[in-house]
Amino acid sequence: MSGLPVEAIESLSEQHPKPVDVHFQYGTAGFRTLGSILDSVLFRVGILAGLRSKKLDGKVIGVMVTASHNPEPDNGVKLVDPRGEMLESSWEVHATTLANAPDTPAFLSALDAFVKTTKIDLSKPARVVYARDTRPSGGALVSALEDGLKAVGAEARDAGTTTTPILHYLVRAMNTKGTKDEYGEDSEEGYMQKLSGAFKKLVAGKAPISPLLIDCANGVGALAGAVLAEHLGDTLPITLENGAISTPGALNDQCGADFVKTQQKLPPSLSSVLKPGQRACSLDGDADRLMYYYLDERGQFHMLDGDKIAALVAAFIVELVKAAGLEGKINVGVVQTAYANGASTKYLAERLPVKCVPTGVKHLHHAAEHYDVGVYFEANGHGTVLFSPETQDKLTSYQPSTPAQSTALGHLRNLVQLINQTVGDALSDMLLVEVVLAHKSYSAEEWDSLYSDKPNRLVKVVVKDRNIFKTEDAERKLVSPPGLQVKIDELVRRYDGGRSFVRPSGTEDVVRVYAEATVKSQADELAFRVAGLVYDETGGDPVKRPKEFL
Ligand code: 16G
Ligand code: MG
Repeated sequence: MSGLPVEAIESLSEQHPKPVDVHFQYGTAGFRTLGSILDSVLFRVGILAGLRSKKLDGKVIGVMVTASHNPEPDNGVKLVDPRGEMLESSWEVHATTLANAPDTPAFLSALDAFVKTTKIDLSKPARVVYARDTRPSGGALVSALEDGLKAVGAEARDAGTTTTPILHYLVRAMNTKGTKDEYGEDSEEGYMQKLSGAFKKLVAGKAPISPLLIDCANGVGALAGAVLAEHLGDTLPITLENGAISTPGALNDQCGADFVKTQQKLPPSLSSVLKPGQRACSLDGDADRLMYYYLDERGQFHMLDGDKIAALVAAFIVELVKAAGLEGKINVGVVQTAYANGASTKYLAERLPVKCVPTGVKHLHHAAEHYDVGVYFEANGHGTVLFSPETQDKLTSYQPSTPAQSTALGHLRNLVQLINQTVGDALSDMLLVEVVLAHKSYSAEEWDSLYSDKPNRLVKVVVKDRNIFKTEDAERKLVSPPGLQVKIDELVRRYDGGRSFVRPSGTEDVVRVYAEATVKSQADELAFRVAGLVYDETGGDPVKRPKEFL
């Protein structure tokens, strides 16, 4: 064999047998399924993380145990590459292969083949940092992970119970420690100091900020949120809600960013707390998604989603770049997906370049890296702003010629510190939103009025095989099943302001249909007609056909 510690792996692997008849897949968000069947996956991911580190010359690799906004019984795991970004996609396939080896001998031979074809030098060191969210299954899964790390001889650091973005931050901070690219002190405390320090500078001299309510989804954001609130003190008065991290079944239940986005309503637990006009926001179960909202004078709910955040933030950064005298020297661009509301795309495209990419953070992140400053947000609240290394150098060395330029430059420099450069962080994004609102003296209502969302509808269709659905043009066009797109196009043409697309989900066994139209009832009708087309085209049982499909 290729120098793998076969005996250690063998004996520990026997303690983490793969369940029969289960196929695991490393998808858009890593492995994700019921926590109760993930033990073998965690053990094997521990080994894989160690090997990834060896392959990258001992750089620190991150492992996050979470299932984000999913229900509490679910869990999951994903790997984080050295600069704090998502695992390189070619390794997703290796992860899937290793997770599915049926028993220990098959796992060992798959490992052996993998080490050889990937040319991993096993004599290199392995360093891994890991964390988990608040799910009850997390502790046992972390033990399985630790067995995997032990089997491969990795030097491991337990970052405890923390958010996904903090784990991403730690990975980059550990790998850049003592270099010229040092990202910050490699601790949660270091991260909070970095964010709160930048925030305080950015809002210095502005009017006092009115209290903000944060729905923590009864998840790990409640812990990080409490630490952050302490660092912020009076500069941003925060009230934390839904912090019941040890109440069974409470996680993401009737609360959190995904609840707000999909139900388009206030978490019921906030109805007696939120005052008209007050700003509130929801995090998801691992605090990497953010949704803002408010109630108007009549008590009506208004949602400010990832698209509204992108519009607010991108316009602000463009203004700062101009004010600093850097127009033409630093180009700002926006990345969205097909789910971005058409009104947001129109608003943004009138001001700066906008690119559309397939769903999933990694696609947006990579596209945003091509701009000097890349603002990316999914409508569901994932997102951040990336400043390219050249842009950061420019901001450091640039000599402003007026006091106004100097002020704007200072703000841009502080934004680089405030905004998580590794992955979107709901807490960092929240501070960013608060900075822009403070600078513009906008209330939530004024922010909301930047543009009006086009009425839209999202529908799920259960089909026999979602894998027959293939898309192109950033998921906006179906190429398979053949002929279906033509029928969709014909339908869309009949609706004023109509737009619709169909894509297979990356996380559930369903096909999703999105539709927009000028009038809400028409958006609903278009979505249900397209859903009906999808259902019939793919041989759905006429008896079980959902009655709302037209
Ligand atoms: C995952 C993705 C998210 C995407 C969602 C789409 C990450 C970290 N998460 O949650 O970005 O919006 O999947 O789900 O990439 P769907 O494919 O089921 O529609
Ligand atoms: Mg999440």
